[in-house]
Amino acid sequence: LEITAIEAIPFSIPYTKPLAFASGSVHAADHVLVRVHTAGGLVGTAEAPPRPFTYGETQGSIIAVVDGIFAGQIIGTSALAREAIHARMHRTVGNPTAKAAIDMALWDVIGQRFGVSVTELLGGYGTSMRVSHMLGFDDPQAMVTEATRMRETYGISTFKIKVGRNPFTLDVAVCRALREAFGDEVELYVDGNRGWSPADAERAMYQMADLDLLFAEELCPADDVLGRRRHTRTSSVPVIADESATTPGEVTRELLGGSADAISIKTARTGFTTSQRILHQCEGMGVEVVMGNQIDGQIGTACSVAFGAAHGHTSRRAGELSNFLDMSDDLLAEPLTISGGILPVRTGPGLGLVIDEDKLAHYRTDT
Ligand code: MUC
Ligand code: MG
Repeated sequence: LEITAIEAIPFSIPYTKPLAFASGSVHAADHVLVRVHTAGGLVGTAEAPPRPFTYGETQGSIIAVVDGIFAGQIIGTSALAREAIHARMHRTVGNPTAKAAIDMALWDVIGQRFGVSVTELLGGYGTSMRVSHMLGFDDPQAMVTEATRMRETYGISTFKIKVGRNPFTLDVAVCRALREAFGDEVELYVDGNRGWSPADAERAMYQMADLDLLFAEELCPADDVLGRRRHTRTSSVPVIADESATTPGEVTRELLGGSADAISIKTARTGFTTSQRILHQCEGMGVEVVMGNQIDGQIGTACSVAFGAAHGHTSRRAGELSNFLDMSDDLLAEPLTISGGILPVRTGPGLGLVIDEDKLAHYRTDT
């Protein structure tokens, strides 16, 4: 399983419905397709989504670090030597989505080599996940209309509502409108992307105390250390750490520091190898997890569901697996489909991903 080449291909696919949230907005999937080639002719596939507002990476930086640093450290090594490959990549700090995409492409190759799916390799718990849809900023009526469309078209009944605007009453009005429109037929939780001060987070949660929210995610910045601890202590619902907990060490700090009660696992930033470490860490500590969304395309979503369905602990909650529905197109020869609120894992060895080469030629931006 000797690795012979690594490709990092930039592409751009517009969104039909851009997503806006407190730390930024996304209008096009300007991602990087990562392919790991082996001597036997196998090709592992994954995608890296640049999120400068979260990790500092850009499309150009992902390509530069893969081509300029990681490829030289990895080519000639066996795809089975994941720990050695990680140790080498770890010499470079940061660059989480670039590292994660390489990791997931390695697992894809390994699954193909042994004729089993990545979900089976990881744990084989199930074959699908319940889906949670993220609703970006808009006015209350537009967000109710969008949630209605997601329910009627795809059967989705769990929604993560983007909050973190100022004044916070804009978001309180949205959450109230959604609860009033759907009653107890939907699950709702909120994600602030660090937009509020701890004091506003407390006030907003107080005003929404009757809305039966499942979770409150990353309402204020991790650097508001004491304020965040206070808001986590006083919150009536569990507080999820997302962008403050992107490594096992950060997960430990957030949990033991009392700044979070639950963790968002995103394969886009921790691949399968480190996501599994974080998952086991959380399970061992009795901490809930949610499969989060890095505003993934279909390739990233296929990776996320492959991991989430593989384990019981990640399958308890709906996974954030549907924002590719807001894209105008994608690269997979056979698109992912959500129905009855469920996304199945791809069957077939590895990740089961086949790229439509005509679409890749159309959307790639390096030729
Ligand atoms: C999320 O859960 O926060 C928006 C910013 C980011 O890093 O991920 C998305 C979704
Ligand atoms: Mg989040």
